[in-house]
Amino acid sequence: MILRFGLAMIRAIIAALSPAASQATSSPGSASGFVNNLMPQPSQLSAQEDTWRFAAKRCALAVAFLIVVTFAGRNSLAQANYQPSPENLKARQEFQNAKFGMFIHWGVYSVLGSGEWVFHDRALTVDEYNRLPLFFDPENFDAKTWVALAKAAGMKYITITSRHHDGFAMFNSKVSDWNIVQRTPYKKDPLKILAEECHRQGIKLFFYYSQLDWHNPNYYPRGATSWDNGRPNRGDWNLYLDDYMDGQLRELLTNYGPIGGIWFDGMWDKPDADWHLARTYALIHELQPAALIIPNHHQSPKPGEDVQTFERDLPGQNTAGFNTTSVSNQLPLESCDTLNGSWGFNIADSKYKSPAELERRLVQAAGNNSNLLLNIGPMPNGEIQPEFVTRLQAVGEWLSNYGDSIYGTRGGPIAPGEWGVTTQKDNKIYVHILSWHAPLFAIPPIANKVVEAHSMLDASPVEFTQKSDGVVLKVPLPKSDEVDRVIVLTLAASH
Ligand code: JFZ
Repeated sequence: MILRFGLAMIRAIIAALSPAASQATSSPGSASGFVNNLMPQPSQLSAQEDTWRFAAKRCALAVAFLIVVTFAGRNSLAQANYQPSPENLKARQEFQNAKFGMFIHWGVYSVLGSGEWVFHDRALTVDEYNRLPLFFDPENFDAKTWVALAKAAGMKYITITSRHHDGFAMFNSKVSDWNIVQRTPYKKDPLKILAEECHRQGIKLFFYYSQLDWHNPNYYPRGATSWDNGRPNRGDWNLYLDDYMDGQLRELLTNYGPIGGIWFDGMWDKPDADWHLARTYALIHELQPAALIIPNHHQSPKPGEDVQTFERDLPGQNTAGFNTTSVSNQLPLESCDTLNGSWGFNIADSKYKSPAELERRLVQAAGNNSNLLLNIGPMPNGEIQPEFVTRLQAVGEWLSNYGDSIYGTRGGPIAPGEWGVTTQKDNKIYVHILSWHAPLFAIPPIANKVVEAHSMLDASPVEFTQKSDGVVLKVPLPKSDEVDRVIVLTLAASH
């Protein structure tokens, strides 16, 4: 956009200065063609005007070039020199304290019960996919039930797909009619209803937003996931980013009250493209300084980003194959995963994780100083399937006993291992023993004196010895259904 603006400026200045030059540049051409047109053509110029016009042109070119270079440079550096506002820093702390969020993938793709990539996976054409919204009528959608379920699960925030890779806006967007209000029989804006309910019930709401778009022709040149779905082989990338995407983000940050932030996804489709991040990130931070930018680009954080997120992995691990192993020591961390194996509703996926497995993941995330964002894909009728509900309620029940060892904590002083992790808060260290079946358990030295130790299960005291080379705990053996033996160590205040 800025590049185009710069070029347009040169053209305007030259046009004003020289009718001959304006004629010469009138053919739609590339920047290099334009520069060639700047060369003086003696036959076209009268002797008297030549000298000052040529000097003025060179001057205009230099100014415009400077503008282009300055802004294009900023662009590629994301939001360079970004200083998070005090509200933003506070929001980061609150985000870290929250620890557990509900991820929701819900869109017109849910109708087909085959996940959110069905457009791509079945290589549908745009015309075919355009039929889907006609069947999307979530008559049983009840925001109260969704938010209440998140709360019952012990989740403190919700991140929902405002639009996925199909580009379909699940909100009332004026930027295009490819949205739920205009294209579906439902005709309402579920994000508005959800936002109001979240505010009522004290849950933060984040919007997932796919930068990748399989539907809009201006998402061009297309990226790694493209197939021939009937879009023309031309399009205006700048228009896509600056008008369409930023336009929708402006709506999301204006019409839904204070939101937690934007969870971006899809940049990995065109890793080398200029995504105009400086512009987009500045827009978000300007509209809502406390909103956190959480990009799922699988790279090290760029300036302007507020949280580093990891998909289907703990920070620093790369079992998924697409995550970075470099972990920010500045930003809050988040790890997202699915309750079964799918993000969007998948009727054939019954690989539900057990409550114990989910609790372990939450504990491991916390011990790695990270949040867990756990996904569910609601059904197209707006209901959340009972297999999800019962498991989430079980996790919530577990958290009602063990929440103190999770919420508000940070990763503890001992490196996570096969055995488990530690978390800490104030003068407490929580030793989460996930796998240890012997009666004595040794941990490395702890700086402060341990003054007391007890088991979180029943508050029974735990014997311990502390020496300069470590602490040995006499741990109770695990009960058969005990997922996490939490031993609470109370430290003496440092002097
Ligand atoms: C992305 C989405 O594609 C997916 O549908 C879901 O929303 C998830 C949370 O985020 O998942 C990805 C993104 C990139 C890769 C793999 C999965 N990748 O680069 O291999």
